[in-house]
Amino acid sequence: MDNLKIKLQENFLQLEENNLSFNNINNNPQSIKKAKSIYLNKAKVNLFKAPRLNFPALGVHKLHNLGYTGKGIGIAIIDSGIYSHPDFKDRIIAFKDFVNERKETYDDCGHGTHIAGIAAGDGKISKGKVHGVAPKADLISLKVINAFGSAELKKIAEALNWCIKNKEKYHIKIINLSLNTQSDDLNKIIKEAIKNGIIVVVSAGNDGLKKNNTITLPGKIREVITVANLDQNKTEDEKDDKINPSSSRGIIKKGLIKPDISAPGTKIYASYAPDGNLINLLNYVFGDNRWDADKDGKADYIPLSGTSMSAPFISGLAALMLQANPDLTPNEIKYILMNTAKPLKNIDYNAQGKGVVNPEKALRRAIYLKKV
Ligand SMILES: [Ca+2]
Ligand SMILES: [Ca+2]
Repeated sequence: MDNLKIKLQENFLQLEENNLSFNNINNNPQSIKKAKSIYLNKAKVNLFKAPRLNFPALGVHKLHNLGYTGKGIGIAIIDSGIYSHPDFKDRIIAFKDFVNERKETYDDCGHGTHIAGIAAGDGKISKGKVHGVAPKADLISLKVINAFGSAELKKIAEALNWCIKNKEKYHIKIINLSLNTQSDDLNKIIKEAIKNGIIVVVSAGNDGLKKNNTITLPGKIREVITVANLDQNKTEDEKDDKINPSSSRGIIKKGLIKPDISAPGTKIYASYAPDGNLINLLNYVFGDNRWDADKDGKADYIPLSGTSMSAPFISGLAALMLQANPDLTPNEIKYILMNTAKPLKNIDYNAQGKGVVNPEKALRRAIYLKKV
């Protein structure tokens, strides 16, 4: 298996003239100043002072009030690690470092901590204003992405294998993959995980810009749940909702539609990792959006955009559904999510899949299908 680089499914920088990578910028921050313009996800945007949007949206808090919190369900985050943010307390029940072989949980990139917050942060620091979809789920952190946002394919494969091997021990029911690869070498092991009863949720990719056939691997795999980036335009009103232009577009062939479903992924506040190299770099470029919710001088949350942020919404929701009905298979969960989704009007299926996830309907369907 090649040691190919992967690309994170979230804000990445592209500089007009010199097209620098994160590594280049990190080694030479001054190089940013030479660029004529800075592009985010290939679209010129201004992220300074991004407004704070309560998260999660789509009525998920109502499900928590009914007692569905993901309690007892393990969500494996195969990413850059998870910082021990107070919003996770002791719910990071396992940590395996495939990069530096450290023993204690950490995140020197910042990506994984944000993903974990969307899936399972409990909002302690923000007094519930920013919280995850499954605030009592257990987190299993598999670190494969290094401080600069890259990973080796073989490490991702090792992490997937580790999940299969340890699924009973840590009650791993869901794997979140907010990353993309250039190779289909992971297809076999991902399908193996699903055969083992583990739901695999994958980000669709950020190569959209209205171009078709831009879904990245492993999002192209039929059996995974591939998630597109819903932009709620900062309002709960669905009339102004759209698919973020950067969200990768699929193709429809032989009855296979990708992406499968859409979930909020634009300007999403979630947990911040203070040692997060890549995330701090984003702040350096786009202005400081860190939010010190408890005003103790240390930042707690940060907004990010991308299908990386959409996937963990679905991972968290799957945890709620499995808490309600543990017998559901990965395929049934996917079927329910897709068949309860609400399509956005006048938007192609290859951008939104079956539409915007409907958490309440999906959970109700999960309960309805419970065997008596
Ligand atoms: Ca809206
Ligand atoms: Ca703070």
